[in-house]
Amino acid sequence: MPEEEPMKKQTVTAEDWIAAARTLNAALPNLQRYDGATVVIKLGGHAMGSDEAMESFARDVVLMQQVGVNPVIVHGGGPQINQMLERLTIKSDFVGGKRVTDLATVEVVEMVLSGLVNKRIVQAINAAGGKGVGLSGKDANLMVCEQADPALGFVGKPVGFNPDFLRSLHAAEIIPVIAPIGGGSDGATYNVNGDTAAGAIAASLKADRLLLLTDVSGVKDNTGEIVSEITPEQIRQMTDDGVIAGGMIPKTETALAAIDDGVRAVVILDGRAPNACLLELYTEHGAGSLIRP
Ligand code: X2W
Repeated sequence: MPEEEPMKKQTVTAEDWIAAARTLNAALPNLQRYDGATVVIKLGGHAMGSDEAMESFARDVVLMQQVGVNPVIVHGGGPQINQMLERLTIKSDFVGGKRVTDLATVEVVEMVLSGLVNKRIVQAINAAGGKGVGLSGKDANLMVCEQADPALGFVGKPVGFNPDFLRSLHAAEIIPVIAPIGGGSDGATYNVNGDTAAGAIAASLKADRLLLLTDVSGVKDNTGEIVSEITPEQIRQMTDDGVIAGGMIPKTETALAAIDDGVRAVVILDGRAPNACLLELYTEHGAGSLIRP
């Protein structure tokens, strides 16, 4: 028989607990500020890491709800869709950051997003003691779509929403977890880019915050530093100057559209960083780039 491992030494000191209490105490103004706030969190497929990271994300969301925030999670799952399409030997192309989606592809997209990815998040939230309920844009007509562009096939442009249904879930202390799939009035199933879906749903709720959790730390200036606060006007300028480029453009475009449509502020932040949401909402340090007029 292997020898029993010695008991782990207790490493948490009284000073650590005092620091933890001080942190809670210092968070009071922000706890009050976000009491009753609606916060939409976009969890991108690239930001979904290990089971431990998912567990920690779920605890953050449940904690936010415990202290009075109304969270809505809208998720992506691009890498997870890619993996499944590969297993099924279905080829897939992107045009302008959107997946060209034929009938065979949209079936896989819906199965992966509404099935695998959505339920993984719901399960993590419920394991953390929350009441997570998994939905897609089809449920209760949360996100009715039209075809975005015939060249992209079943890629949807969100046109109709049901924010009252989301509010009724919040009143029942339920945390909605939404897959970016929409039904069309033509009966078709549409694949919506996760950022687009999160921005549109946040706008329908006139959310106080939209947190775009991704795999970069935020918007970088021309010296490569993360800009902690930035206006839509500055974003337009930096895009014209080519400082904002590549994969950041769909994020900043989502942010600008959401703000135009009534979201109070958008934050682009690294979802892989531990406790990113709590750091952003409840500490003066913040995280990522805050975009607001
Ligand atoms: C995306 C939906 C998933 C997504 C796709 O098929 O990959 C379109 O491109 P991330 O993880 O947020 O990138 N839809 C139309 O957006 O996932």
